[in-house]
Amino acid sequence: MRLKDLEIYDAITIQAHDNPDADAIASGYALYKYFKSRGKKVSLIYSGRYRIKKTDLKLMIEKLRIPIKYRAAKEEKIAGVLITVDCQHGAGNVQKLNAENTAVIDHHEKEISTAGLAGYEINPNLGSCSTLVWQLLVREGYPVNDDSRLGTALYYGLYRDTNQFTELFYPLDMDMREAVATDKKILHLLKNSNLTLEELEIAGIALIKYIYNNDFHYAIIQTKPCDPNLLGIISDFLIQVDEIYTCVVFNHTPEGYKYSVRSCVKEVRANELAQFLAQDIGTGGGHAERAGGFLSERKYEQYYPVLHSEAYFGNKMNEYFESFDIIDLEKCKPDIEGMEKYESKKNSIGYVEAASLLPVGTQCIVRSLGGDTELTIDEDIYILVGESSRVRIMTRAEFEAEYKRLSDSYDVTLEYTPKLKVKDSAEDIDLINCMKLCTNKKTSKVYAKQLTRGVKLFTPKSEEYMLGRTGDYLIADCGSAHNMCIVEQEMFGRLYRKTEDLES
Ligand SMILES: [Mn+2]
Repeated sequence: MRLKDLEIYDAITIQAHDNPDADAIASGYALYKYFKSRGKKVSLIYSGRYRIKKTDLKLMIEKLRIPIKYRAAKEEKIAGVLITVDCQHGAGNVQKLNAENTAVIDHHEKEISTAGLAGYEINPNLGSCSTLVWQLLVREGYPVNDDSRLGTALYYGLYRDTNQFTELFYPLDMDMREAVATDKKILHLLKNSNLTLEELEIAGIALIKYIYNNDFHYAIIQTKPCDPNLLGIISDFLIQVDEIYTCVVFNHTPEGYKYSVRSCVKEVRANELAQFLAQDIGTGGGHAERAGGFLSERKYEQYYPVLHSEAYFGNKMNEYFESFDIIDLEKCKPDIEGMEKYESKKNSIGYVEAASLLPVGTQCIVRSLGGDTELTIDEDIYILVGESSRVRIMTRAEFEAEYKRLSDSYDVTLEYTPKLKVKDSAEDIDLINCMKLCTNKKTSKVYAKQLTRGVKLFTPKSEEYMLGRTGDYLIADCGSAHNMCIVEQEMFGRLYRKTEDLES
């Protein structure tokens, strides 16, 4: 959806979820500013049982002059369009108001039927709804990055929704954080007015009620209802305990369960564990050491109607630790027992010479779904973007040896367009627009087998393990079986074909 699609309405009401948080207020405020600039009759409201009472939110509204008003639920129909922001009209966390038309802008899992909506934009990959609204404003050419009051609101919305950026991982969230202008003084004030004395006590009580698992060295803590950022603070504390290698701290909110995950061992990436905990009923992600997630109340009730939440997290943690084997190629010999022979297929991917984009010596970051990679522009550097927007950086010699240039034009759409960002500057370049096409010169022969359970593969080269899930393939180079990797199930068929040829 484009915001301009909603401009057919003259009256626009923006509704944040009940008991609004910083993200809901910020994203509502950004929409308010946008529609105001288009000459619309706009109001920004919230409803539900409670009035805003948290100190940081009151300060945010006051200092940034955010015109949000409380509105009691009334029968009377709202004219024009009602846009629910950071929530979905009809979902449990937002008072259902009666309106002529409704639209939804949110970053949670889709919970409602979107049929009959005047428009919707839902992207659960994003860390905050502020990021989503920022993207919508940028798309319409609104000068969102120049307004520091608005920028401070959006920045703070993302900061709070990603546990002070510790659980932030999605590249578009990073783009927004770096693009907006902010007021440092106001941010400092807000950041330091977030918790109450009552929450200090909640944290204290939570810490003495931990569950510790001696076999897998994990700890779980449930806290009473509190600011979600407290979960991150408690887990940062917990992970410093010598016997605790991983931990989960969670609590129950009206919409579901919020949780923070920490890991201090290389065998467990917190983001992967957070994803595992959310399987089928929520979303999880973050970084190797810090991550977080959310389980939807509706889906939890549907999948686990009689299981209490502490048991859910305990079972799930045990299931996680029992779900994988470790292959460490530094410690053990590669085992190709039970593997069959395959040959790689030819496939085309995009490439660009780095020096054709920016002057030699420029310090940059390549940002993609795989994260950020630092790069100094050099005449010798090639950037390749493969399927699922994976980025590879190599030298000219490596490129020439492996790939052949094609004359066909490069034309793909990716979930997030990889970018080359100039360090300490707002300049960035969309890599997709300048890509040319190439294909691999040679095919290679490999041994492969489909995994029947999870595998974490440590190779001598990399710090982090490659994760193989049931159904994925473990691959070993025919030339040197020490060269092992994991290929996802859906990629495997596109990359390899079975071969009878036993010569390598
Ligand atoms: Mn949010």
